[in-house]
Amino acid sequence: MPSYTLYYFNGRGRAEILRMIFNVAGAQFTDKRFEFNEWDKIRNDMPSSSVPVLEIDGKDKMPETMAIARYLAREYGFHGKNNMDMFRVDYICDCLYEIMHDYMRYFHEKSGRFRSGSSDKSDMAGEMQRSFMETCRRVLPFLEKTLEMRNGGSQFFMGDQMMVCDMMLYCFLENPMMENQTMFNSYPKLMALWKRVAGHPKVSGYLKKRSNTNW
Ligand SMILES: N[C@@H](CCC(=O)N[C@@H](CS)C(=O)NCC(=O)O)C(=O)O
Repeated sequence: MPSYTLYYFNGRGRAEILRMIFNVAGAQFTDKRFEFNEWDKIRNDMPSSSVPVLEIDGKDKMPETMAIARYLAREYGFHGKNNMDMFRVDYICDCLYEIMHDYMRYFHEKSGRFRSGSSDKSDMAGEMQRSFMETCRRVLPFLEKTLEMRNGGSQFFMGDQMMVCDMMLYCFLENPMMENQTMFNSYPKLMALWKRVAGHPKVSGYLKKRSNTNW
């Protein structure tokens, strides 16, 4: 068993899906969190100058949220049984990441973090918020239909087993839903799945014990 250290800020953000996979799998990892004011010291130790990063056996530092999520999903059996299943899991995950990526860009811009300083747009955060909402309006109806394709959408995206894409739905929509629940009310099957994931015994156990942060 390799030893794992996950590097990310002290927030849920892009790393929460990775923490959730470890916890649902019952696997050990070191959850290395830092504050925004420590980032300048840490940035150069991260291979692509961004986080999350997964360090394996104290040696290899592997970047990119989705690459890490897929690696962990394959390790712990949350990625599907065959190539076709993995294809479906992957496109659902990628759709969800479009939302997450746009949301995180807007979220950091709004709080004034990681700005390049080169923008001459006075309402950059507003523009990013509009782009995030447009992505939601494009992606969510498609995911609502995708969910419905299996058992009418009454279980998980892949049927009776919770997979990485279901956990991703929970983690990636958590902050956006806290900010504006009404935007998601037109997707009743996705919202029911969100609650189903939260109520899964392994997930609810994790949600009870996890560190309480505001993002
Ligand atoms: N493509 C990367 C993007 C990661 C990313 O932008 N992470 C942000 C935190 S949510 C970051 O490290 N920002 C630091 C910076 O831009 O200096 C991924 O998907 O993991």
